[in-house]
Amino acid sequence: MKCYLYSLLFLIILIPEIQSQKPSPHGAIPSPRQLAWAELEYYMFVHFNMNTFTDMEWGTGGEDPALFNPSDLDCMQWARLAKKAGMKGIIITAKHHDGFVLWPSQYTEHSVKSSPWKNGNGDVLQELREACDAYGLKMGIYYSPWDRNHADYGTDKYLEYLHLQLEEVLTNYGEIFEVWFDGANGGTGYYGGANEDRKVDRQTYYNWPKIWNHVRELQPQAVIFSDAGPDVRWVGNESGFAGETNWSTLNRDLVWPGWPHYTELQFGHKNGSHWVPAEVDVSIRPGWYYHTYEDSKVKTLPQLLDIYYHSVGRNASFLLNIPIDRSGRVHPTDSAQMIALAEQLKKDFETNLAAGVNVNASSFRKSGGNFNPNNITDGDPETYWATEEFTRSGTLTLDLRESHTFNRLLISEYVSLGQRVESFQVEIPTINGAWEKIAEGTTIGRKRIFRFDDVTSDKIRVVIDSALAAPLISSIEIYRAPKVLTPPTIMRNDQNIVSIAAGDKNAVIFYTITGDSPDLTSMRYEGPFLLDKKATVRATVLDEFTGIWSPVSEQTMDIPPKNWTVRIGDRKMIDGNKGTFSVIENENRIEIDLGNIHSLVGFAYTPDQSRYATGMIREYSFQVSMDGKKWMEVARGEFSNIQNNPIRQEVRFSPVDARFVVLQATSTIGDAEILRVAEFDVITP
Ligand code: FUL
Repeated sequence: MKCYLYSLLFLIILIPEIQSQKPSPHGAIPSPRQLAWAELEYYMFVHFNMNTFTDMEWGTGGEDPALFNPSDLDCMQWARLAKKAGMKGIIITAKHHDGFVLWPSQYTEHSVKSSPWKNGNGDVLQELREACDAYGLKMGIYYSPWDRNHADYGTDKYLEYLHLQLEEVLTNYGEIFEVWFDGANGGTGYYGGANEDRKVDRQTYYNWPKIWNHVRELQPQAVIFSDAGPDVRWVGNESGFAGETNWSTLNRDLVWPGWPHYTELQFGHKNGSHWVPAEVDVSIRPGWYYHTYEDSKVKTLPQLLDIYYHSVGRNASFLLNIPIDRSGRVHPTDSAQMIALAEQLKKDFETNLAAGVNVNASSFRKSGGNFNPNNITDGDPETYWATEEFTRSGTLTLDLRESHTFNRLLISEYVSLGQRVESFQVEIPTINGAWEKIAEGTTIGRKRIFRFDDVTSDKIRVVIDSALAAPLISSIEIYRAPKVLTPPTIMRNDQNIVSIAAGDKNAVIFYTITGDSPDLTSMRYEGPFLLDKKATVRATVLDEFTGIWSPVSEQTMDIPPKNWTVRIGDRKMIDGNKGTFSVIENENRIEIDLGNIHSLVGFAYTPDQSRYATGMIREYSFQVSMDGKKWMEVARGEFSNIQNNPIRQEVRFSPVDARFVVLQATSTIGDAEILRVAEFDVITP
């Protein structure tokens, strides 16, 4: 009782005191360094290094430096494009897992100085620095802690090398805005000729706090990225999305680079101990490095838009990778898509229908400053609406003055004082005076953008149902974005039947099976059809009401699978549908009888595509046979980075005649004892 009285007294004295001040911060809050970084929002990743010249995703470390030789390196072109695309900086793979470095490091021979490029006098980092300066862009460094080239990897001596290299990179190239540490660590490699498997304790080996301190000393303004931050965290996938619930806070001390529970990173941790916002890193192509065979697989505008809305629109930053080709330039298809995205975003956010409109709030804070609800439509991110200190909910009603049609809503919290909202909805009035829900969400953070079907209304309201502390909202914006059509999906099943599906209503599909670009004069898709030969199908969608076309989709189908017999596994892996998979237990391979003898030049394997997939092949052996008894190995290797980026893996080899094929898993991710194969194809000349 006495205790209760004391608390009451405490509150009576304290409440007026609290109320006369600004809202107090809640939990972990961003540092000035993190706030400045968050403003960049969208920037470019460049994967360009030894792998560009070996056509690999992960080099082994044993590559000959003589292979690095861009014919026309043009960092100015990258920067010009980045600028035009609305990106604010460029992060480059200064060193990837194979250990080759893009600057003439004095601590290794495995660098540009040992390459024929510019007779060993070149320095990619210096050229990028100049290009970034010329276009007013920030420059960032990707540095792989794992080094498959270095003889000392796994020992303290290698860590000294790592520190010395960081010093070179972080002192000789001006101001660096982000230092990007990859989580992939330890495994097989060249290691100075040892060619062995080196496991390190990912949690302790590197002494991360020491590395972070070193970076801080050399570049105090730079944010440090890794699975665990300390400033910016990986989002836990490489497919281009943050969680719908996305806290910028993280229980950082639980996490380290290579943390096995990385799928949690897409959500962050509610009430987490530190401010560590998410960055969505994704490539504009399936792989991170340039491969000619991916020229037709550059992401379409609708795909890039989805990624934008699922990153920037979900309280994260967007780091879009553009692979640089062997000449040293961005491929024209990629640059066209970068610009297409920028132009579309301009249209999507052209006119803010809520600018300057009057806002009514269920309540607002009356002391300690101006927390009037009109602050959310005044265009100033530093002013915000706040409720009284102990309120955890509220309603904001925007009077749009006249009726408008719209389909986007953008809402921001004033995150300098911490992230708070955990549940809210968006509503418009109905004719009978009630309110109808058009969107609902959990977290908001720095920016949350909703996309919904067109609605027409002269009012809109946001109802905050719950928050961790008094909600602080700095802006609400409303837009009408033009329609963009999704390209159709093309699939051939194991009976050689092709079906094409459009994602939009009122859509008519046109297609060709000759590889030509489809248009109004092409075949109109009326239903599934038989295609029992090798062919490239291209298809597009026309919205008959608006006359808008979708981008073209393309699918190359090799020899048809109808007459194949799957000897180990089942037909789900040849049904053309990535959404289904064969499960193989008690065997470490799949085996197929192709029915006839074919000349083969490669194969393609697509692992299970589920979000938390298992049964992925890490290392493989591919064997062929004429009779199903005597086998010959024609390829062996690893599917690099398959766990983080589970894309279709294409392997090429010299032509060989075969009727039977085997794809054997010599090791699996996480030592899984089953295989889950979504698709398997052979490649003929
Ligand atoms: C991954 C790496 O293993 C990939 O090769 C790529 O660099 C990507 C951005 O990070 O973890």
